[in-house]
Amino acid sequence: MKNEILRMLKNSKDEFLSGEKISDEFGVTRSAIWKNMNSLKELGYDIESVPRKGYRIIYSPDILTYEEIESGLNTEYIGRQVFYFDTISSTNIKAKEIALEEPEGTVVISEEQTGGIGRLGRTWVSPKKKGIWMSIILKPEVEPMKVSKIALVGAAAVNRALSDIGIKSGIKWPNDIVIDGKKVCGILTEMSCELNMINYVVMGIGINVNLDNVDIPDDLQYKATSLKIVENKEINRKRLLASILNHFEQLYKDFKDDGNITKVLQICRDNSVLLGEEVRIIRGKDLRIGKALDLNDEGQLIVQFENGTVENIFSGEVSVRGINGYI
Ligand code: BT5
Repeated sequence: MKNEILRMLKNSKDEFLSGEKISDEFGVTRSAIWKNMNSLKELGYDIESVPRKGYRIIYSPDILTYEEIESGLNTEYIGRQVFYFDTISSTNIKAKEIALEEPEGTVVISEEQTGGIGRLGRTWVSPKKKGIWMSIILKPEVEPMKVSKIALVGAAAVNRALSDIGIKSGIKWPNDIVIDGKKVCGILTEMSCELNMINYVVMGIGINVNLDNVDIPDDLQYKATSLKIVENKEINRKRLLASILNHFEQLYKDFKDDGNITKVLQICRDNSVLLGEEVRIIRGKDLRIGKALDLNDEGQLIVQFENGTVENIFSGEVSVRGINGYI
């Protein structure tokens, strides 16, 4: 009910919405309307109420609920169902819990994560209302082997959405977005599958949007940054989130149809911070040095090692670092 009333208020924009109209629409009493208005106020909405005129929204809070991003979405199914949390341990964990029952495109999002996870058991710093911490549930009907490509779809979507708001970012294969040599976004793709069938994929995307320097732990200062830090201004999280979901659906469509990621690969190549560079390929304790040559059509990194051999690197278990630091 609260969300329906909110939608009506938003539709009437600067005009007042009369209490009578609301009670006609939903068949509820004035006191029920009052209660709903109060719970919207608790969420941070500033709602003006004037006797005999009704209600109107003066201010909408900076929260990433479906109602707040809906007007910016032009997707068919990505982000059309949103599970929104003020705080949660990890959106990926929650998404995995509900993935089998919920439709493709469902998004789990939280203003804060208390146990955000990175790859290989690492942790992901996710302070409250400072970033976009979300997981998208996907159910592509492709062979499990092809799933590693999906991380690239996420990276390309984030890169394009940033470009739309005038922010140039680099893609560090396979799952990081970087600006000025530091990480602003990481992607964690997890999958549940049978021998040749995918049950679901959960794509976790973490973006440092409005973190200040004090929000970044000391040990990450050398390699992590935020959009606010590089742009020197607050970035609108709602608009960015909607734009990422829009780009994601467009790029994901081709992949879903036939595993094709031509457009995604082009974006990843054009914006790669690794291609042509010396890289360290780290797999567990094993470290090898080579040169990143290209991405192949499967989305794997082609590396020429010091002894001259050329190999296709699978994203799964490797970390890639530049020779002098993080990239
Ligand atoms: C990643 O792992 O980059 C994947 C991160 C995925 C996070 C999202 S948020 C929504 C969803 N829910 C989750 O619980 N996770 C996903 P990896 O490549 O392993 O990088 C992790 C490493 O990056 C850590 O070990 C730190 O060194 C560093 N790090 C941690 N938090 C960071 C942050 N906020 N910004 C930049 N670097 C960070």
